[in-house]
Amino acid sequence: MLGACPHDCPDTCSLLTTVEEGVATAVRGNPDHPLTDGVLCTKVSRYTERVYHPERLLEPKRRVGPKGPGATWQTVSWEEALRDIAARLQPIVERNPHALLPYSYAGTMGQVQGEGMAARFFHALGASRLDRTICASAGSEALTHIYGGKAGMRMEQFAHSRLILIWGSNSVGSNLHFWRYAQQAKRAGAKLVCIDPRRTETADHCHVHLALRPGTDAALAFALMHELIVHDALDHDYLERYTLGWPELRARALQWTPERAAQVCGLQAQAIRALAQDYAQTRPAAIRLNYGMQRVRGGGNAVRAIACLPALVGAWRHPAGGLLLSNSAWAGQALNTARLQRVDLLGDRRPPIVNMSAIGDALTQDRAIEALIVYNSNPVAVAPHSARVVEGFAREDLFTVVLEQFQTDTADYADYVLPATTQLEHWDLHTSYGHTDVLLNRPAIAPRGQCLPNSEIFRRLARAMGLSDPCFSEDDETLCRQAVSDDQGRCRVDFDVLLAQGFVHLPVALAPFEKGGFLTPSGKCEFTSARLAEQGQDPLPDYIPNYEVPDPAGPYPLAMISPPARNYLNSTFVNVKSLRDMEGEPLLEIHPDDASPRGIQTGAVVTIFNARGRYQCKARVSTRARPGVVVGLGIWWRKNGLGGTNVNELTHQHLTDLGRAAAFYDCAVQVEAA
Ligand SMILES: Nc1nc2c(c(=O)[nH]1)N[C@H]1C(S)=C(S)[C@@H](COP(=O)(O)OP(=O)(O)OC[C@H]3O[C@@H](n4cnc5c(=O)[nH]c(N)nc54)[C@H](O)[C@@H]3O)O[C@H]1N2
Ligand SMILES: Nc1nc2c(c(=O)[nH]1)N[C@H]1C(S)=C(S)[C@@H](COP(=O)(O)OP(=O)(O)OC[C@H]3O[C@@H](n4cnc5c(=O)[nH]c(N)nc54)[C@H](O)[C@@H]3O)O[C@H]1N2
Ligand code: SF4
Ligand SMILES: [Mo]
Repeated sequence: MLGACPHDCPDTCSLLTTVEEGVATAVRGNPDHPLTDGVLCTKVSRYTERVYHPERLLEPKRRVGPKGPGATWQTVSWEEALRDIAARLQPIVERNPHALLPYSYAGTMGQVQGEGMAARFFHALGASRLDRTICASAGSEALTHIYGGKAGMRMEQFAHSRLILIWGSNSVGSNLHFWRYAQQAKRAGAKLVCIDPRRTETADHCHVHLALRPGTDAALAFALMHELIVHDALDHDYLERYTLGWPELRARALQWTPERAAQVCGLQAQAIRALAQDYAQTRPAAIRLNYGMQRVRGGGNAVRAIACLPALVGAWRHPAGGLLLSNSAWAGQALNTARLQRVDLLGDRRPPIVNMSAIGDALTQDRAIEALIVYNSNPVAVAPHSARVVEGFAREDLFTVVLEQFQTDTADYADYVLPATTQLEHWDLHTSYGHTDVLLNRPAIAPRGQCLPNSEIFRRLARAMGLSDPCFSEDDETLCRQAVSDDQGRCRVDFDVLLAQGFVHLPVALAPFEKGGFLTPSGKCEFTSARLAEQGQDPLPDYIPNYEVPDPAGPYPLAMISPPARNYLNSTFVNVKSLRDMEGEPLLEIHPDDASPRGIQTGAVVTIFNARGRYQCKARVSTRARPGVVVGLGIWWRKNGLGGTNVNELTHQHLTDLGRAAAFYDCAVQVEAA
């Protein structure tokens, strides 16, 4: 059966599931889908282990006893669960619908099992709205200012680039199919440069690695601009025709000599000059930016600064030149989100918006939120400042329903846990933020146990809550079609082709910004943003230092970043044994220069702490970490941690400059041998 990978990964692979007598025996990459090319990452090639995992939740459960990791559970029927949940929600919603909040993210990226029926449910009730900022909104807003939307190079074009800057991305682990193109380019003679505080597996395979300090990317970008200007390596024609605000940007960039940036970034000025020279002289030159570098206070501005670079040298003139952070805007042109999510059910109600990146504060500072429905997310493990998050979820006066496949850290705090299907058991429609195809996922097997798709759970909840709009009776295949239909119901993509081959290509130009054509109001690459100026903000990008710049003489002298682990997807797969065997156990990478004065050796248990909390794990003394920066890889479940915590015990809820996002990698800590 043909399907699509549901995970929050830019590759959105096409899947082929083998089914024998109703049992899925293998999940492989579809060889006919060009971007997948028959290859899946290790995690998803083990997908059947997840589907048939002995700990899959197969029945609805009600908590008995106190909330938290020690909770005990009672199996209940769907009828009983739905009746009880509706009975608890009804009076809350009647008194004040804003007291109900959804909490969801990208456990599945599907249009239907994501914010499809769920959005309808919350819109109809007039519940508080969730600002979904935890991952990408700083970079998204930045791209919207400069390019007019999340749009960039086509992923497969990187195969033809001659210089590739892999900037804030561990592509080997998190963007495997892009990496295959980068390697193709490398074999054809391209130069690969990795810009990342950590010496990642990706850095190992690049010609150059610049290990800058976290949160200093804008300074590096400005110094590169400085060098392009002083050596007149500019495409004046491109700048004149297709950009806005060049004189202002030029003046700002001229303040950033390589020496000044080198001080800020912790790099050699010579390395910056050499990179500028390569970028000036090599055509086509491409930048693969990823979201890792925007998880700091100035993340939005950093994305804006970097996104200026291709226009300076006219890199966009070539299909294999330019930049790619996200291609969601192209898919957005095919999607009909309003119809799928039925925003109109809100009428003229405008419920308050709650930022998911500060859920700890939202649940603890006032008690306005009385009921929470969590799906496709594991906030107790992934949201910043865990102590606050746990305090909020532990509130006895908070009624919490969690739709899950497994008993996660978040499910431990639920009043009801409702068993959800996996991708092999339901319909869905997928777009991608990396490539420009649309994929259909059809169920390969029947739902396990009593599991139901999110869509069906919300359908039944709607019924139990007395919601009677006919949209709550539409089935999942109908929703898949609606996701890509116009308001008259005409499909914008060929649905028969989707049914037959699992994917369709969207018509996206090979060199989308060759002659301008940006999605901005002016149609130009807008270095200066009129919208920001109207809001009284700096219209130009700037370097904004981290909230927590470690002070070598202060109590928290080390920066900590906590990027994804290769064999997990955020906190998903942490419980799949064969993958956990590969990742081992929670670890902190620390440079020998930082380890030896602290008497820390590989394998020793260390305590990482700051004013927000303490977290214990084993140390790995390694030059993968640069001096002054420690690395806590992966989002482990708290219950896997030595002291029942994970890295987010240390992160904070301060938001990024643009997009109100979480600043996970802007974090100062101290480390000591435990
Ligand atoms: N295997 C795997 N794949 C994944 C995920 C996963 O958990 N595991 N997560 C998925 C998700 S949700 C997302 S959003 C995407 C994108 O996920 P990203 O967050 O882009 O993840 P990475 O590709 O690991 O790239 C982040 C890299 O940025 C580096 N970094 C940290 N701080 C800075 C900085 O200040 N500047 C620079 N230049 N680099 C910095 C880190 O060391 C890391 O190597 O990946 C997705 N793919
Ligand atoms: N310290 C630190 N924290 C981070 C990050 C970091 O790099 N460092 N990365 C951040 C980023 S980029 C992101 S995107 C967030 C990710 O945060 P989340 O989106 O919460 O991602 P996951 O941790 O993978 O949790 C997804 C959950 O959804 C469940 N799920 C999957 N499919 C379905 C389904 O069909 N139905 C239901 N009901 N459930 C399903 C899975 O079992 C899993 O428990 O974490 C953020 N947190
Ligand atoms: S996680 Fe990414 S690389 Fe792995 S199968 Fe899914 S889309 Fe492909
Ligand atoms: Mo993410």
